[in-house]
Amino acid sequence: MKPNLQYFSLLFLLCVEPGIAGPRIDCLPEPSGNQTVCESRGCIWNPVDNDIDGAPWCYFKDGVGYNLASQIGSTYILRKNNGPRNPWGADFENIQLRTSTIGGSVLNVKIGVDGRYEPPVDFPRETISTSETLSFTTASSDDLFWFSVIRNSTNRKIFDTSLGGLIFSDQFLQLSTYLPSENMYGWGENAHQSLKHNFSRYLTWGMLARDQPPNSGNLDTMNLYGVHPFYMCLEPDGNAHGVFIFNSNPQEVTTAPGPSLIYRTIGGNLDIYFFPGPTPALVTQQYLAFIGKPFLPSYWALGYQLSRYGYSGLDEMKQRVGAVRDAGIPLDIAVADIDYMNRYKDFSTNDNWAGFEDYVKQMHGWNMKMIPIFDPAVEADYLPFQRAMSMGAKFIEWDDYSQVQQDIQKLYPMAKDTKIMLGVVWPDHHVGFPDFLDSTGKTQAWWRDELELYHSKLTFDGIWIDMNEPANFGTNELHPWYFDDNDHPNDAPLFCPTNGSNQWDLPLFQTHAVYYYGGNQNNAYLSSKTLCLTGVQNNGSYRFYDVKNLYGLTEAIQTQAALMDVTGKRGAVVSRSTFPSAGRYAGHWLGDNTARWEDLRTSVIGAQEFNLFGIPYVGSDVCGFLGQSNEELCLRWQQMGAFHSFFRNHNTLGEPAQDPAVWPSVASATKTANLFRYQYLPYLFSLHFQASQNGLTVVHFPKTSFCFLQYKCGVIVERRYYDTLMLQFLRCEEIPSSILVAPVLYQGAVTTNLYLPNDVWYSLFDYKYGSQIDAGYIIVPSPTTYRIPVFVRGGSAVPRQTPTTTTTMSRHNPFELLVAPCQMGRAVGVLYWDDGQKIVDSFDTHDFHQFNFNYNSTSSGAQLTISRTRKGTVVLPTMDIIEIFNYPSPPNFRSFTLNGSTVNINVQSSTYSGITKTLYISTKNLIDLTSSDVISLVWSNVLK
Ligand code: MIG
Repeated sequence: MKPNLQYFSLLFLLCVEPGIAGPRIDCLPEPSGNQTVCESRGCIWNPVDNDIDGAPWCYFKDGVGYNLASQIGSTYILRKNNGPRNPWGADFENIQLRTSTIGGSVLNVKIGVDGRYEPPVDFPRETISTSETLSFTTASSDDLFWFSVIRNSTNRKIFDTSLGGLIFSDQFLQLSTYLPSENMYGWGENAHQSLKHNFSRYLTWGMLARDQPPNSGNLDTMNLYGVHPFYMCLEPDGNAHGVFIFNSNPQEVTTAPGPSLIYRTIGGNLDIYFFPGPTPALVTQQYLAFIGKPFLPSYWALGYQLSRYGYSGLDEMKQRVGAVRDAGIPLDIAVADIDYMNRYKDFSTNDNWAGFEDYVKQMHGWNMKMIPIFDPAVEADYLPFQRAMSMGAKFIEWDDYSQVQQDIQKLYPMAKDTKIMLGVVWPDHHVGFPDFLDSTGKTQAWWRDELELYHSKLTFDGIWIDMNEPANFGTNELHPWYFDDNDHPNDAPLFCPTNGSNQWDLPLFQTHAVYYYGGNQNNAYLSSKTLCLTGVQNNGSYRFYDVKNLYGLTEAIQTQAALMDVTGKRGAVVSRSTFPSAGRYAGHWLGDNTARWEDLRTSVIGAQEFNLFGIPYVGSDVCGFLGQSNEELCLRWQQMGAFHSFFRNHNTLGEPAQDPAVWPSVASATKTANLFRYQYLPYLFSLHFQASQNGLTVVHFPKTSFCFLQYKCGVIVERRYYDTLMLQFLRCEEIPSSILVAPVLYQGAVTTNLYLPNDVWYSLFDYKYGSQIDAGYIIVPSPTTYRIPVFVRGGSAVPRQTPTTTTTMSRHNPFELLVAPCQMGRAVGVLYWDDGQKIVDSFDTHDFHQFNFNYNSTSSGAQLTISRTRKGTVVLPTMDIIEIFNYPSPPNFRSFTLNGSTVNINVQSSTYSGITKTLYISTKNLIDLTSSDVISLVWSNVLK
């Protein structure tokens, strides 16, 4: 049949008919709105029958925005147009839009008004050279100005504000854009049930740091602990770009059909950075060069950690650590939660933890490490607080003496005549919150000194910082939960100025963090679970309203500095609250998850997102924090967590023990998983090293680079991406050797469906170990007695080390190399190695080794070349084992030469299997990696 041309042109007309409305921009996000309120705002009231898509019933008329008044070079003066005005305060009549290019590639579009608040975050603002460029174009129709950002190489619009809706008032700023595709990832911190956002409906995601456990049980858009206004988007042709909005105020983003985004914030400016990619890895590199590259954790920090909240005392910690060790499970770190403190006061030790330091010493003797928790807030009536006062350290304050809650303040002589805003956290009495933005350096000095003093009593190795949103109990509540808790006295709660009007605590627009959280029904405020936004920092120069979201970041900065100063080593800090650049100073755990399968699944996504955010030292509370875990879930979580950089089993108060030694099946699966992790630690460490040095991810964002870049012998030959929810993840992209993990995430599963990108893959688990596995959608067996499905990509030479039960001891074991050749019989890889704990001031001067591996085989033999591209002083074990998959024919074990000299291969321990085609070369002291800058191991095959 001939196509009906008329019909097609009719269709075309329908598509461009201007009457078809774009996405609705919400004009009534408050929970208690109605038609009258809507129309009094000059907005359109048009309820939708079907609420499933979440479309707002009340939305702005077209034409909201600014027109172009004038332009000088790259500065545009925009003037409020005649379109609708914003209901949350007076629109600025004139605003400026300035564009600039950083390092030739990063485009900055800053819409603002001079003199407004700028977040005090010191980014390095470096760039990565790329030939890819973006351009900025503007247009206007009638009375409306809009702009687009275009990728020059493909002429694609990656950002397009023709959607309208630009609003700029003092405490309500809004910007909307169309996106070039629905393949968008990022924004946080939220619990996302899929990595890719959903544009088939309207969803608003809150961004305000709050002590809020994730709810993974169903779709939930609540704001969690940190704030990350960053996304990556894959364009239809596979190019990737990133967008970062540098704003620290309470904010939110709506993902809407179009696909489109509507971003709102209640302060600061719209300071937007566009990163051109064009690969996902380059986007990450560009973003991290700009905000700062992740810190390199101590080697031991990649070991397994055992934690719980609610140990009855030191004895119970000893018992559980002992049980895990006795089960032969590799374990590096014991973690002490607030139980170790005396009445939950920082820098104190509980009576039933007497002997803790002796135990720490004993653990150190076992090559284990100890990480205690510290909360930021300190009680206003004990020595550390007194020392703070006498040193002139600062705390978050009320703006004005008249605001101070005298009924509370008068209880604390040390704080009596101060404006310190006292709140309630775990300690028995009221607490003050250190002001980590204090520019005098006194608060930093005090924090450091307290950590040093405490370190002289308890020799901790790393630091866990919690409650740094900052969390405060019972704010604005007449009857806070702790009134009914027998472990907490009934301290008078903090009340913020929320009666009548208050610009900071009751702004006209309060964001999703309030509206969604329950609005008036639940008395939700921006200050819920935290301090009053009216507060100030740095002697009144910052409003808490503006800098609250930076509290975790600033605490992390000062805690890392203190830890390094006090211990002289780089250690590791993990922080609950984060903001862009926090990865330079700390890692992150995904917060108080629940012991449910849904939470196991979202933790895979959360870890990928935090890699995008530049915080690769990330993981979840293994086996689940809230609720009671169970054998199967815990087993699967241990198996998955063994592939996350931050790997800690953690449990809440009152729940039964869930360490792996509780169940024999979990103990055995964990032992297997951990030994595998420890065996591949040189590889994981190398990934972290590269992430720190070059600003890369460790666990990859699965849509893209790793799953979807097709390699041939380390060369990208095709780039593809998928729309499916990918719960598998890969390491790594830059080292072309990739390990792909397909965790088992469903109850009862004994098989796993997964997708192997079109390439050569070999199994690294119990099913056909060492054999090539066909690419595509496959189903593999995954009983609990197997390692979870894990694969290595052809073309990879992966450094590893014979594992033992601590990372420190493993480091003394011989190195190994896993060679997984591609079709051409080649493989390449990298190893980075340092002493595992020295502070990295700069990679230029840091003492480390770097080796490149290059393997080639032909039908007559093979050659492995190891080139040392960086010479360190650290002594390394020899490389004794080389395991080669898909080796075509029997080697002649007597033909091996090392840089021309014959080597005796131990034929007792070395094998070749004609069936599996695996060549296993094992000889004591085979290769001294430091013996020469270029080492060449050559051999030939048995002549046929
Ligand atoms: O109010 O320190 O997210 O990991 O075990 C709870 C006790 C405080 C919250 C952390 C959690 C930790 C718990 N903390």
